[in-house]
Amino acid sequence: MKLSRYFLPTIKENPAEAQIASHRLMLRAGLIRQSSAGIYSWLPLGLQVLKKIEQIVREEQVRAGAQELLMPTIQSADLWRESGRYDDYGREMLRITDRHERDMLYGPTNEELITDIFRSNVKSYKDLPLNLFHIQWKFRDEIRPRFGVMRGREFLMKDNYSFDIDEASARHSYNAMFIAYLRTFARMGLKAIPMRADTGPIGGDLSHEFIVVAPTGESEVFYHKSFDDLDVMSETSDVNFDGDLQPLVDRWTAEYAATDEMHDATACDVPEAELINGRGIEVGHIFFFGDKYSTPMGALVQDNTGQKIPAQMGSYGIGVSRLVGAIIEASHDDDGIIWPEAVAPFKVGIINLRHGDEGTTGVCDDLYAKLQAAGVEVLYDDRDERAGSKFSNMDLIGVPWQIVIGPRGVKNGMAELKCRATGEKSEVSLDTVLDQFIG
Ligand code: 5CA
Repeated sequence: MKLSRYFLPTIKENPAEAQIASHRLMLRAGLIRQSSAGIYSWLPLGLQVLKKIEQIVREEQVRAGAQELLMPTIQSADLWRESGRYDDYGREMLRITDRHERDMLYGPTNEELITDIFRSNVKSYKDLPLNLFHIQWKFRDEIRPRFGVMRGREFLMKDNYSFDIDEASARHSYNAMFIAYLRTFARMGLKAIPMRADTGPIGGDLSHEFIVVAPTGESEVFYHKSFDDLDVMSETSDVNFDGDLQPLVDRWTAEYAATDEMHDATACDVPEAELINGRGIEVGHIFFFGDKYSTPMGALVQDNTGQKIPAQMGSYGIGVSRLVGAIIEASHDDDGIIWPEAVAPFKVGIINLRHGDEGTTGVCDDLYAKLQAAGVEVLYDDRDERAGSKFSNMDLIGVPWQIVIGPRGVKNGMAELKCRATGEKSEVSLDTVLDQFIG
């Protein structure tokens, strides 16, 4: 993408309404634009990141055995009356009446709808276990939408729902999601800590929140310092989701970790020197709630004795749009965003220091063409702007690698390669500067 053609409305000044770094940077770097309180448009740069995150979430869901479908955003109130949640959900639910005076709602979550799909199609234990996910916009009329996409009213969630014949099998489904979640966040460069959690309006008696530690997080958290050394990817590189997952989950939940709602200072036996007290952002939440929905909604399956019993269910949510903010909270500096490579909107930025100069422009055009041909996502700053403003712009939007081309370098056959994360700069020959990007 050439920056001269790219729709990237960046802002120089800090927006007054933004209280935390991620909100400020998302507005300044042109990722989002508020349309009304807690409701945002995603501009091209923001959407590219959102799609990257979505894809990692999707891949890890599929790896753990879940199947993707897509349910609508607008749901019928009748289903929610069956579960009893139509009245319970209160004012957070956006209620709509259609032209036939039917009560509809913009879904804040999908337990009822998926249970309806399940009960009309699945009748036998032979079809279980079943785990279905979708990535869809939700609406919750939050009393205090704030911090940009962190607590929005409209937000993108990955939610899935597991159906099992008995509790042991449901526990396996829960464990698979537990591991899939830790892998998902690790792949995005995040350290997420699983914490025993309160189940709130979703219900059930087994639940974990996944918390990214950040000083601006909404919840206070307490955890054993050993969580800082958790190496999820190497421990799960050959994980078999059909095998026994309990030992791994047991190991990862052995140490103390709790949000303030669950924290009990008297029950917490971690020595003070080993207990970290910080703040965190909830990026995921998983629940096992047995027959809470399957019994009232009649989602019954025949077991191997021919008896009809309610399916054992769990539900699992990831805040996909919130993750964009969480990643920025965890990875930024005074100059701007520092994208982890896995979610970066572009991998490489090219900066032409002398617009209009035949030599630098020729070299930049050539590098750009080669990267594009190799399928490497590249943003080429070909605009007629001062060098300083090009540098600060590329730093602001957080592209992981910058190739800087100036007249002196071109004369000597050299480029400058800068790593955004470390700030390290090196002089590299023009012949080899692309080697690390083109395999
Ligand atoms: N039905 C369950 C699991 S599918 C559920 O809705 N869980 S939840 O309420 O915990 O939401 C799942 C995730 O969505 C949360 O962990 C959080 O990351 C994200 N989320 C929840 N509310 C918001 C919001 N207002 N803005 C942005 N993300 C949110």
